[in-house]
Amino acid sequence: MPNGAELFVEAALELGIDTIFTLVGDHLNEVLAAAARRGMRIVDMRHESGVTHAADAWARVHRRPALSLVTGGPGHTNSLTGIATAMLAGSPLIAVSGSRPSTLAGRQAFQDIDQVGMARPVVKWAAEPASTAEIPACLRKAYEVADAGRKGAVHLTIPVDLFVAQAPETPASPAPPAGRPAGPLHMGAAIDLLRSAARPVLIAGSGIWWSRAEDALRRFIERTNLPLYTITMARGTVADDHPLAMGYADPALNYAVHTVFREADLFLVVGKRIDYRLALGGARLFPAEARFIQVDIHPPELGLNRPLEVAVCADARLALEALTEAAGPAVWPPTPWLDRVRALRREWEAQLAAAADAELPLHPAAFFAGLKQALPPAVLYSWDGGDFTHWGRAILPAHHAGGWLRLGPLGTIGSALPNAIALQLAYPDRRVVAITGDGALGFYLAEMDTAVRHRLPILLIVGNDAGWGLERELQSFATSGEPTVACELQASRYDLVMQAFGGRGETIERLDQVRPALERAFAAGVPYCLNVTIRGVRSPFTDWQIAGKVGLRPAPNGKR
Ligand SMILES: Cc1ncc(C[n+]2csc(CCOP(=O)(O)OP(=O)(O)O)c2C)c(N)n1
Ligand SMILES: [Mg+2]
Repeated sequence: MPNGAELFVEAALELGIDTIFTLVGDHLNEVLAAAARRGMRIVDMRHESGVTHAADAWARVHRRPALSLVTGGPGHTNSLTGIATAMLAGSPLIAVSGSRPSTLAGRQAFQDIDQVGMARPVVKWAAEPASTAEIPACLRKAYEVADAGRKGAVHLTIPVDLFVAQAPETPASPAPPAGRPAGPLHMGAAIDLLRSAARPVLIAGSGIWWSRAEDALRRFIERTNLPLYTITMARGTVADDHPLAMGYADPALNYAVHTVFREADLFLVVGKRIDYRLALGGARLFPAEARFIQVDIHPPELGLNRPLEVAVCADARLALEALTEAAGPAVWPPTPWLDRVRALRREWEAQLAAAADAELPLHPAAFFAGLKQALPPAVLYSWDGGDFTHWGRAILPAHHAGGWLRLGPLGTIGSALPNAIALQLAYPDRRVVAITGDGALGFYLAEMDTAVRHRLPILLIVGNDAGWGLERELQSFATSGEPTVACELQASRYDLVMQAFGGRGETIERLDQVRPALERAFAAGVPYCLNVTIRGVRSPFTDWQIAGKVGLRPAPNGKR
């Protein structure tokens, strides 16, 4: 008879899961051994939120549920940030934690804490199987819930005695039907609105990626000649150099949209929540009279922050295919509006270029302009947060579907390195570049070791301004220029840290060093840390955040 660990591993393999992200602990020894015996890939990491971030990224990259496995107690508590990050990003993470034996529950056993209760607020579903025999069904249910509708994280706590005990193999229950059969989608009203609009705009979000709608999206815009803005996992689904792609939909990174959105008369929003990123659909970004059509798979999103003219609850790909069909066979003629949108895009790009100066330490805009010229176009990006990173996101184009990983709405800085580990594992033959700040890098610094041990030749670019730059800017604003508190760091040599772990790296300070450094990095064949000495400069992102706060705080003299 198989033990619970073997049942768990067989159930995972039946679900198509062949990779486990983990950090070892006493509760996991049987299940890790069983996984290794069955040839599963084990990615052993250095911090449990590194583990859950990487598994989240693996799920995003593959568009299917992925598995993290951590030990109970502190392994579980450490993993929660990554779980919450996945949940808010709509990523189907199956986060499994071991725990003390079930027989010791509630008796002051070592590392005993309410794991399921702790996870419940940040997952779609959390449970603890009551017996070894229940393990396979529990894992199957976890997979289904994570993957259904708008995807998200789920949690299982599995006590170690359940992994150890034996139980008869239970046959897999028949697979549930693959989604609801889609009824015909009626798009006549949406198409009538789009046809009659003078200044329509299409905003596409992660739903495009999850529903495999990249081709459907391209065909739809090529039929209708609508200008397209992308955000989150939709970045790169239609490459930024496509004539109808206008770049980021994020007003904090693409100031062209400030004018475009205020002038537009109709918005088609597909697979994107009208959330904080889009000013909650409010007057800061959208005119009151503009009309909205929204397509989302998750019913509560529809009309949440903005009244809709047409609401479509559907998978993004099916909706875009139906829209293309309803648009008729003839290509819609290009409009003067399209020329205006393109001109505004060029203006914004010129503004970004003009921000760069030739002083030292390097201005982040100058560095990214140099990087843009020196990087091969086929690179895949894992982005962190912070001002340095935001300059990069504004300046570098997205070229590859699934090749633009971000933090998600939880804004968990530091996750770029664990995310890059998953990205490079998924694409061993592609260049993966992680872009981070010196502050953010510190959270999961030891994952450099994970990258070295797993032979992942990630290029890790750290913008080193010796501080928590973005927060320095926000704090300075909040206190009207008082000396900042808790914002300074040392100008540490992160390239030497990478070398200590067995990778390579160098520090650069000037623009003429960028290209030769990249050549050395890409020839190295090991993880490479490019520690770039930069000036902390407030990014357009932070300017936009600050502009949104003006009027919220009293001025120091009591005036508003
Ligand atoms: C886990 C976490 N802790 C704190 C923050 C708040 N935060 C946002 S940006 C930032 C500063 C980032 O500094 P750094 O990585 O050095 O980037 P820089 O802005 O200096 O370029 C901080 C602390 C956060 N978003 N996530
Ligand atoms: Mg910094």
